[in-house]
Amino acid sequence: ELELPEFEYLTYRVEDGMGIVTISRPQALNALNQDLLIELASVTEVITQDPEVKVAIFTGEGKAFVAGADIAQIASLQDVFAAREFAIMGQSVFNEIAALPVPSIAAINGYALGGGLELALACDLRVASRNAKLGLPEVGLGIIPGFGGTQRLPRLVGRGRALDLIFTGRHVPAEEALGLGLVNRVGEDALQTAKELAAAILKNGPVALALAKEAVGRGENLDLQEALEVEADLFGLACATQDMREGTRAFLEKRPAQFKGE
Ligand code: CO8
Repeated sequence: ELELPEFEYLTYRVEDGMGIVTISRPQALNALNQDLLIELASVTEVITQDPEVKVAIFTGEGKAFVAGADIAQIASLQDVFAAREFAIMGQSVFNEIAALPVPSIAAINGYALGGGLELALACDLRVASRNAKLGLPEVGLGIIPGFGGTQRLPRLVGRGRALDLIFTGRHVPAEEALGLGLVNRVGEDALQTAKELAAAILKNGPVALALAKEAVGRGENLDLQEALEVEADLFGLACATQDMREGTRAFLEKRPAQFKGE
């Protein structure tokens, strides 16, 4: 039984193999202050260590997913070094989220702006409610995205589309975000849509999911030939699992597979 840390700014529950994190600082539209970032790092650690959790979902309480980093905290940054440290701290938390061994989904239930969109970009998949608005409005504050946005957004949607969003700072509606490839699905209710997506993922072999995520992630930073070698290595590992035996046998026996994640 895992000991859960006390959280002030988020709630965490496990439901049907889904670890659901709800960011909850509604008086500031869930803006990320330093304490909230520390709690996100801590809950990410809890998820990583819980073998019951097969998919992680991040969402927000109220009308926002996350309306950015806390602008009052940014305004109080005294010098170049403190600002750089704050960016590095947020980046490292989001790197931990990106490195979760299980698939992760951002359920964008409203505003995902600045650091909020950057959090969503650290997840593997993004789903949005119809009324959601996504954007990187930092230049309007005289700053730039600092929690990974200038790097993860162009990798996801391409340089031209990313610079459109970064230069204008505009709020992109969910339907447009879908067309840009910025979100994977749009539904009435973001959390419900995320749970449906998670349920479709959960039918599959857990070790295969982790290896597929690892292959895509490691390949991003390599040239094609090296990346293909990574894929072949991980394919080899997948074929050494009980899940592979079960998945292929179940197909041949015309029955659903019962994966054990080993
Ligand atoms: N930080 C702090 N407080 C916030 C934030 C925020 N990002 N967003 C909203 N709030 C607060 C408001 O100040 C307001 O507080 P109060 O009730 O005490 O006045 C409360 O939340 C409700 O907000 P609004 O009254 O503004 O609600 P509206 O529905 O009128 O507007 C918006 C909603 C459009 C989302 C609006 O709140 C808004 O524009 N928010 C700011 C969005 C933004 O610019 N985000 C980017 C922030 S910068 C960033 O994320 C940089 C990340 C990288 C940092 C790198 C380290 C240096």
